Amino acid sequence: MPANLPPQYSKAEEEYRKATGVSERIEKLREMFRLLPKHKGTEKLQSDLKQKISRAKDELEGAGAGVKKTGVSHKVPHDGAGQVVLVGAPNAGKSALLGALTHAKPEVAPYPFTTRAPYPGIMLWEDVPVQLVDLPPISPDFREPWVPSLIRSADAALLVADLSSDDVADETEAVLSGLAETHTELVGTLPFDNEDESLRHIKTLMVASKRDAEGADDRLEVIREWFSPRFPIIPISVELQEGLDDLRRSTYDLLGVFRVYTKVPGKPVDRTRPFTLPIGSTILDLAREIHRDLEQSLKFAKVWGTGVFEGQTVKRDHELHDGDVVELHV
Ligand SMILES: Nc1nc2c(ncn2[C@@H]2O[C@H](COP(=O)(O)OP(=O)(O)OP(=O)(O)O)[C@@H](O)[C@H]2O)c(=O)[nH]1
Ligand SMILES: [Mg+2]
Repeated sequence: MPANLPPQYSKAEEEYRKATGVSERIEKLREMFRLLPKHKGTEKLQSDLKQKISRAKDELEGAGAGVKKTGVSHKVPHDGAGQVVLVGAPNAGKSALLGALTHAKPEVAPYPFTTRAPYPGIMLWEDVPVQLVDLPPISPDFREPWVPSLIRSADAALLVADLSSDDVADETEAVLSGLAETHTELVGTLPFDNEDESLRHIKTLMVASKRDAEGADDRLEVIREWFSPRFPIIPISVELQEGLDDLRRSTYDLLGVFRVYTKVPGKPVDRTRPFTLPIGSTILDLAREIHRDLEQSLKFAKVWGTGVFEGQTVKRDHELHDGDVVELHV
């Protein structure tokens, strides 16, 4: 976070953290955005704030969205280090992919529109759990009305493109344009400036599925020509179990987080489960993640890891790195 933010900004941020209602949070986020000096050094923060405003607005407007008349909610509570949705045309291989990367057992069938409801599963990348959510397909003729809002509330997306289909490029482009109609844009790289608050960008990786299919190599070339460098593309085959390790790693990377382990003074490191934080996070961010009250009571921390000597005492604004071990002192 840039150090030279005006004190009014910090005050607004403090109020934002204490805000209890969504409207109040939106108001404070807008105030923070207004107070933020607009230059290259704050571009990331500007973009983060806009995303937060957009999310909060969705929350406000969509309090009842995703709930069908029958009262069934399609919302999937976030779990693990992040929620990644599986998006694609009918029959693209989304459910088969969920089955290959997690212990979930969704229905897989050789005809379109098999999946009718969201289906979550937990994928492990090393010691980090990442939540994947399989979704019904999107086609020019039909999409479940609640699907875009579920995509908008995810942290990232895997766009599955079917290498066994001659029309793979058109079908995949139709998924993108269908979502664009709902102000939901799947992008390989998040833009720095987004003037339109209602437009949501979701960081996306393209998965070229069924690489084992006849003619798949030629279609992969077509896909690369069409969608690269717009999206990173990872070819896989669930049938042959190919490309899946690469995909696990890239899916984790898509979340833009890193791992930190904590320890209690005088005790060994807790390696059972890391905390995951957005890249660029500090000691203070970790403290907040562990417990709200820690933010106030934290005095200093000791860190073992990158850019420090073993057990170095650091301040609250010290930036953490993947694999760091942190001992918080209150
Ligand atoms: N050859 C081959 N076939 C696959 C592979 N992955 C999935 N399939 C087949 O593709 C068909 C569709 O798979 P699903 O996973 O049900 O596709 P989906 O995208 O979930 O389909 P909808 O739920 O209708 O959107 C099934 O017959 C799968 O067996 C693969 O890696 N190779
Ligand atoms: Mg399916």
